[in-house]
Amino acid sequence: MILTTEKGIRNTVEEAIENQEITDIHTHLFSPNFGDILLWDIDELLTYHYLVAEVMRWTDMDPALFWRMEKKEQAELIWQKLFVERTPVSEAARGVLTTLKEMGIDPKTKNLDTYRAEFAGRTAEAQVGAVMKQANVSNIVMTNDPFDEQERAIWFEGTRPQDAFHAVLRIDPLLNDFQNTKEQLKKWGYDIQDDWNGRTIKEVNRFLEDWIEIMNPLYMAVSLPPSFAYPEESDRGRVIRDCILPVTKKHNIPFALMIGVKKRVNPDLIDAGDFVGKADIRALENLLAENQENKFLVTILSRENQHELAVLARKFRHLMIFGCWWFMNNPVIVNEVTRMRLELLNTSFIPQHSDARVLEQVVYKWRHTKTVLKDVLTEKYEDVRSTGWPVTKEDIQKDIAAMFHENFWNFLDKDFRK
Ligand code: RAT
Ligand code: ZN
Repeated sequence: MILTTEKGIRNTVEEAIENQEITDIHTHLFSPNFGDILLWDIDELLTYHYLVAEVMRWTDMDPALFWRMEKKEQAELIWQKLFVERTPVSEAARGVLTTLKEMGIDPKTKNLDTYRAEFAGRTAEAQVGAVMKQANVSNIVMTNDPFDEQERAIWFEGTRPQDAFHAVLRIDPLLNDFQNTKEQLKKWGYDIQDDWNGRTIKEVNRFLEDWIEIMNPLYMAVSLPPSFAYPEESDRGRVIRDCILPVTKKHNIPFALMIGVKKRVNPDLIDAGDFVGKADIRALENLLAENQENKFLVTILSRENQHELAVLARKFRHLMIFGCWWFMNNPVIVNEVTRMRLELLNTSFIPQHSDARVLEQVVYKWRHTKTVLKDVLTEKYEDVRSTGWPVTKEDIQKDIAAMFHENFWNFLDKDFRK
């Protein structure tokens, strides 16, 4: 059906976005059968580290004292300072309100206890179903840490994710702290030697292979500092060259790089104390040029790197760029970056992921993104229509399906499910 008016374009875009199932390609959520490590409910929503960073600007409290408080008390402080004493206009604070509204909880009462009562009557399992339905998310990609004792135990017990949840092997300690990590690997029975030699390489690879076997991950992932360089004669450079690249290639899974985080510039704030730095994109250029048979999923934290990243994706089709990560996930930036990506890459990218740490965040992260994308896409299709080119409803639906769901699975060479 050819669309002949701007209004027709807008309605079609809005409807297609609402009806499109989504694969959320990077979250910190877990399949509900993994137990308590799946975070959910109002107190978890309020103590999200994005909001911890914000509350610290409105209190003189020693952060150490904040961290000693019960979660419930932390949530109350954040509620009081950011929602009662001030209007919650920031993206993370507004997100709590959007979540309440979309989950059918009236934010009007402005009373934390009434919200708590609403959540208290729910179960994790039911809440997963409600959230996925509300956001129209059909597949949730987790972040799975083989260095986390609690999570290891869950995998070793034989627990496996439910169908809608998919694993990702996250390997930050291996690349960012190899000297301590190798001691840990030795304790787990891997024969890592003091030198970087054939035996050490084999044993690091055996560790990766063991976890690929256990998790069946969709990709292998790491977050990296702005100083990331490649190639590099360093622990990180060697592990990437001799272990990550060959193993991901062998299993035909992408290596996901999340570049640009400066960890703990304010260590007192813990997770809320991370910062952003502009990266040198030549590292990625080298990786891509030298490893044409590997696949790379990449997101970058600094706004200043976004243009060169999108241009780089024009040069290398084994690079799939994804999401507006963390400090980039603000409407103003999502709007600008998505427009730029469309202008440079057509629809050959993955515009967003939720990065949800708390289950219900899926609702607001996608609602806010959908709102921005409706405007951006309406404008782009209208520009095309105004040339006289026939824009159809089917074209729009196809493009939106690609960006929200299919580009990811096609890049993986996988069917839409396991
Ligand atoms: O956005 C976040 O919650 C960050 O703390 C990180 O988890 C980041 O997304 C990451 O995956 O490292
Ligand atoms: Zn994340």
